[in-house]
Amino acid sequence: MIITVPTTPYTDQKMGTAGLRRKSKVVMQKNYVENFVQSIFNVIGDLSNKTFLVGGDGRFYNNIAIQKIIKIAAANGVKKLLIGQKGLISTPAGSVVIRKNKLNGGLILSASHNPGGENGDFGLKYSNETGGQVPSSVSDAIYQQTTKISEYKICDDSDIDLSKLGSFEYCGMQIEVIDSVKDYVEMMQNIFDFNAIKKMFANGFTMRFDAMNAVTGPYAIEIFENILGAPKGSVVNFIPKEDFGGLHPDPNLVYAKELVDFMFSDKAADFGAANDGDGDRNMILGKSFFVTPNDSLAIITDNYKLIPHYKNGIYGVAKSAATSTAVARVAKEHNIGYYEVPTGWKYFVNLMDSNRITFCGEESFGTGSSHIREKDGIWAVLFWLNILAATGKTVEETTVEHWKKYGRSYYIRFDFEGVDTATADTLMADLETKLPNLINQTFGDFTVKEAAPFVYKDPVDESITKNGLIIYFTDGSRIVYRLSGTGSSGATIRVYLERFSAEDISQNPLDMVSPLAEIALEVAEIPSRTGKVKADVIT
Ligand code: VG1
Ligand code: CO
Repeated sequence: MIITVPTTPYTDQKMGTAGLRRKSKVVMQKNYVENFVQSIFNVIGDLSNKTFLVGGDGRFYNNIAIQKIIKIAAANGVKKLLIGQKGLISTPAGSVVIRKNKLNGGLILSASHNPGGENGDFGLKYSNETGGQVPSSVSDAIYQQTTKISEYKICDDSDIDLSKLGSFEYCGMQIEVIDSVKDYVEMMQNIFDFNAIKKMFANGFTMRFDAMNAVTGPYAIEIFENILGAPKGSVVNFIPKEDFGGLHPDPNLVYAKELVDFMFSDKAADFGAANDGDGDRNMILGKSFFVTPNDSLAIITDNYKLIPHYKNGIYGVAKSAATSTAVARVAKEHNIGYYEVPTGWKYFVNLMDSNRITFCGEESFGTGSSHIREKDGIWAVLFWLNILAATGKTVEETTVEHWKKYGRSYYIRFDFEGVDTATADTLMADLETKLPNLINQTFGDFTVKEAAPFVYKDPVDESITKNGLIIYFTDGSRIVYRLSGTGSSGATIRVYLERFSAEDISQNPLDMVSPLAEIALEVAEIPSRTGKVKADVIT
C-alpha cells in the first residue's frame, strides 16, 4: 500500500508568524500539501514511536488535506494519530490535547482569522510537544527541506470516515478519532469558578458570543449555554462552515460588525465576545463599550486573585513589543516579571516553560496563559465572566476603574494592505537607516527619545529575533512599525500607535493618537511610497 512519489519543490513553503499561510488555490496545487508535510516528517526523523494530533478550524480544503496527512503519516511510519472528530479542533484545544496526552506534536489546519473558501486562505500550524508552535530554528529547517524535497511517501488506500469517535488501525498506523471539545471543557472547569458564573446567568445576566461560523461554535455552545446556563441563543453563528458563511472571522470592531452593532444598540446584552477562525483570538465588549486587547491583558493580570486557578500567585507577564504598555504598569504594581517579545505566540513558549510568565498577550486580540502554549479565545471570555461574577461590576466599570488606577494607554493600529512587497521592504529598510537621526527631533508636541529596531534575545535558548522598528517619545508615546507575517499575498505594513495619559481617561482613542499617526506616516513616507494616504483597516 505504501508508495513513493517523485515530486519537485515549491519555493514558497516558509512559515510566517504562525505557520504556513497561503491562498487556498496555491495549496490546492499538485503535491503542495504532500511536500510540506513530508518535509516536516523528514525534519522530525524517527517517527516509529511518535503520536501527533491532527485537526483544524473546518475551513475549505481541511478535509482533503487531513486525508492526505493521514496517508503520509502512515506511510512514514508514524505510530499513532489523534484526530479531532469531523477534523475539527480549535488551536487552543489542540494545545490542551497535545499537552494532556503528552503527544509529540500536532498539525493544526487553520489560517486563523483570514477568510476561508476556495478564494480565501488556507493554513497549517505545526506544534511540537510543548503544545506550542515550533521555534524559528525548526521552521527554518523545515523550509530548507521543502526547497530540496524530491519524493514523498504515501499510503495508497481509501479515505477515512472521521465523523464517528473510535480507534482503529489504518495502513499499519493507529488512529483515534477524539471528541474535539471534552478535554478543553474539562480544563476550563478546573481554571474558573463555574459556579459563580452559573449563578450570574441564573440571576439574569446576558451575553452574546459570536463564533463567526468558525470552530468555536461547538465549544461555546457546550460551555456557555449547556454548562453555564446562558440563555439559548446566546451563542450565535455557531456552526463551523467551510467558508465561514462569507464572514471574515477576525474578532475586531471592523469584521465582527454584526456583534458590535448589537452590543452598541439598545438591545445589547451585558457582555459580548467573539472569537476568530481557529479560536485563539477574542474580542471583549460591554454594553456600548469596547475593551482593547491591550487593556484586557492588563485587567486580566490585575485581577488574577479572583480566579481559582491563579489565586495563589502568578509568575510574570509578557506582551509583544507592538502591544501597548498597559500591562507593564500592572506588572510593576504587583512586582512581577515583565517581558517584551516579538510578534507571534511562539515567542511566549520558552517564557512559560521556564516559569517566567503566567499571562501573555498581543494587541491583535490574543490573550492567554501558561495553562497551554497558544492564545485562547474562550479562556479570555471565561476570565472576564469570572471577574464580573466575582465583582458584580460591568465591563465598563471594570475598565474605567482600571484606567483610574493605572492611567490609560490610548492605542490604535493602522494597516496598509496589499502593498507591493519590494516597496514595503524598501520602506522598512530606509526607515531603519533613518532612525538614529530621529533621536531628539521634535514633531509638534512630541520629541523622540529613542528610535531603534526591536531586537529580542530569548532568555532560554538565547536565539536573537529582530522584528519591527520602534520610535519612543519623551512622554511615553510610541510608534511601532512592522510587516505582517500572516498574509497570503503582497505585504501589509502595520503601524501601531500608543499614547499614554495618567489622568485624561475619557478621550476618543483615534483623536488622541492622530498626531502620532501623522508623524508615523510622514517619517516612514507611507503616502508617497505606497500611494496610500489612509490606512485600509483601523483597529
Ligand atoms: C498576526 C498578529 C500576531 C498574531 C498572528 C497569528 O501576525 O499581528 O499578533 O500572533 O497574526 O494570529 P502578523 O505577522 O500578520 O502581524 V492567529 O490568530 O494565527 O493564530
Ligand atoms: Co487565530
